[in-house]
Amino acid sequence: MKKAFITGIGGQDGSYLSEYLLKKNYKIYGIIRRNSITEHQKNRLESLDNSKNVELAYGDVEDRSSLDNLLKKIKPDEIYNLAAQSHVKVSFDVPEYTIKTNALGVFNILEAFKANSPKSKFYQASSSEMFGRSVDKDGYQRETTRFEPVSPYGCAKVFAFNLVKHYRHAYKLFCSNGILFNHESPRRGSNFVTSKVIKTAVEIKLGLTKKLYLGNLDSYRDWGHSKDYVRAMHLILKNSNPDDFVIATGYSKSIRELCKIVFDNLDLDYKKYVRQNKKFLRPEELKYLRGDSKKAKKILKWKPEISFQEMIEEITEFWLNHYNAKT
Ligand code: NAP
Ligand code: F7E
Repeated sequence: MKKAFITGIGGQDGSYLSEYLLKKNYKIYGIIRRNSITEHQKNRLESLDNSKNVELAYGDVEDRSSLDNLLKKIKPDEIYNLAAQSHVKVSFDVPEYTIKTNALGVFNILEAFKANSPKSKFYQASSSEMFGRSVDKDGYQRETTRFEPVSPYGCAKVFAFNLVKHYRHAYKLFCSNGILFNHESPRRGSNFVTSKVIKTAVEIKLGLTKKLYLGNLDSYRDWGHSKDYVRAMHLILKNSNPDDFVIATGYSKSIRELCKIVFDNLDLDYKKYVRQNKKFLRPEELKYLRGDSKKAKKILKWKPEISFQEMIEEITEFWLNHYNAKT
């Protein structure tokens, strides 16, 4: 039985990745942080609760001793480092904390991996936010596009990306980066734009809220589904060589278009309800993302299977059920 060690297991991707690997007969080890309200901690992990093949332990990527002890004991075949302060806007508010977790945390886990389980394969959750204001002439970002990050989050992810490549070359460790573009699902935190727009549109439809307040409506994002993207993470580690891969759909939409699609699906006119509030603007905005994942398609045979429209419908259904169950 193969063993996978997952940091950030309680997050959107960690929970889907665990379900995916369990179906492939893996034994899963995950770390969760101490949370003052334990009941809030495992809400995405309910489906794993009764599995004898899932073991959770307290750990933190900022606590090297927790990583050393666990990796020494488990010696996993695969390590997925998904732990992060993952909200870009929040990274402007708590930059030091973000850099500690997203940059130094990666240094800690790479060191723990090198010292205790160097035969493992290591996956780092890198991000399209690393591209920042950089786009190739044809309007795409790809593995060769320069990084010009525009947030503390993006800067920390670039540091981590480079460290992973350095450990690959210097110590001949199997460590790979997945440069994932935005991916969403019903498990997405409700302060990310897709969840926020859909949740609030449903509240408006049900008469629970009157308006939706957003920041920049004119930025563009390339949105895929988390389930497709965790499949890519696994394929990246199954590849014969450690390498870096862009994972994206290749389609880009503005936040305004997202609002129109979501409100149209609920027979509402978004123009009547969506308003801008400066408090949701960022000190510097990443304006445009559109990924070219030809390399992943060619080498990993990966392509997304869930369409944008299907994903929006699934998240809308989730929030409709959430509120209907309460009434
Ligand atoms: P998420 O839902 O925010 O999950 C992040 C997880 O990391 C949470 O379970 C969080 O635990 C945990 N965590 C935070 N700080 C930690 C620490 N110091 N030690 C251990 N665990 C810690 O994020 P996601 O959407 O699943 O994303 C997974 C990874 O992919 C992240 O690294 C993110 O930056 C990256 N990424 C995401 C996207 C995307 O569009 N979703 C795109 C590219 C890259 P708590 O609940 O305790 O905070
Ligand atoms: O914002 C705009 C906002 O917070 C998307 C993370 O998973 O993907 C994610 O980062 C866009 C931005 O995601 C609101 O300004 C407008 O242009 O959903 P988001 P993100 O910043 O792209 C990358 C790839 C990651 O790696 C990250 O971990 O939407 N926007 N109004 C808003 N965004 C939010 N959150 N809230 C608003 O009210």
